[in-house]
Amino acid sequence: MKFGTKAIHAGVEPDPTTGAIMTPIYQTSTYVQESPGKHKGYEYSRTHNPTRTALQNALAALENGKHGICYASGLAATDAVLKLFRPGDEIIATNDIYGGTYRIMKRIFEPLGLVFHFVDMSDVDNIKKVCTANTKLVWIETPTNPLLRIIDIKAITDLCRKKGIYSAVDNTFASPYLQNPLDMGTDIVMHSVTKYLGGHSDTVMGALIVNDDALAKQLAFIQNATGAVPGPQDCFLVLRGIKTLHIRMQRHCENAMLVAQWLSCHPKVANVYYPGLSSHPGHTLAKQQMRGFGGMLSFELKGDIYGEAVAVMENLKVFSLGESLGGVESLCTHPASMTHASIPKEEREKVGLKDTLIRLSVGIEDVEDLIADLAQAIG
Ligand code: P1T
Repeated sequence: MKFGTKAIHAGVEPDPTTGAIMTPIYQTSTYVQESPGKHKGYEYSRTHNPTRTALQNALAALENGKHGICYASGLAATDAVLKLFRPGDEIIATNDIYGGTYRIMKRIFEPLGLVFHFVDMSDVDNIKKVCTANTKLVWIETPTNPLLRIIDIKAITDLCRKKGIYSAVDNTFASPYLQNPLDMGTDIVMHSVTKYLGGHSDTVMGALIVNDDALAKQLAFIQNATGAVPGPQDCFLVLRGIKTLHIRMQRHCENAMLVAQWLSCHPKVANVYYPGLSSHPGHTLAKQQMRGFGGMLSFELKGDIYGEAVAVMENLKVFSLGESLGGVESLCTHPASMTHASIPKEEREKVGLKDTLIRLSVGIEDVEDLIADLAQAIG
């Protein structure tokens, strides 16, 4: 089955009692049992809920995986992965990474005894250099947030397989429409479902998709035992959102490419970070491992003057200033004060994230209006 057909049909069966084509919102905490232990597969909604089951199956299908496990947020999904490990275990993570992912690693799991190494993964040798006998996981984010670097999933996954280390890919920026890490041998795919999968800026949710049965069992155990589950109404909204994922992503990609090209020709713009531009250092790799370049881009103005960057963000009218991404509407974010504020300034600057960086989540409006908005804001 091709992607668009899967996005509309996968995981969703007509409701067994009424034939309703849309999976109902099973707004229930518990399920009546005939006799102790004799039930229809559902006992308590932290453990299983039919709306969540439909969504988990749909997400697994979109990532060409066997098992989907949903959590209350993207970070709750990351938390579940990190709970697989024990004090002394070492994890290598991408250095240009969502601020909240850095924070959960450094501020929650490092004090509990996990050891983290943040490295520039554009060179696979940097991973080899910090690998020890205790390394248990390589955590890849690609394209990276917010600098849109591209990391070679296949090369790193192959290295992990050889060394018996788990690999995980945060696939939030690409969405399953553009990139399927499990097909490249990755063990765990993570999504902030909040973003492109939900697609309408109305839900916070996370998901993990895996092929390995034993790993899925462990992650479902953590889901139930620690309880960070999404509610059925949110699952319904995401089931609805993913039915248009392919159409939305096509438009996000087209619009972002045109915005990136326009920005890169603007006399006041210094750098545009978008993997679709042939000048982007990860362009060739992006063409190999992705089916399009996505809707995210970042840029800096010439002169790197903080006040000028702030003025652009204040002047935008069609782009709304705020955190998050991947919704139908265009958003503008200031990573240094918003999404990446939890990373110390020295660390941000080491990876090239300047206080003057402006990040855009290019929505699916008419691109002429988006470009006109940027034109008036940049001046
Ligand atoms: O917000 P939450 O659903 O918990 O997902 C966290 C997360 C994980 N991974 C990536 C790549 C992300 O971008 C995010 C959330 N990011 C934003 C809110 C943002 O504006 O970048």
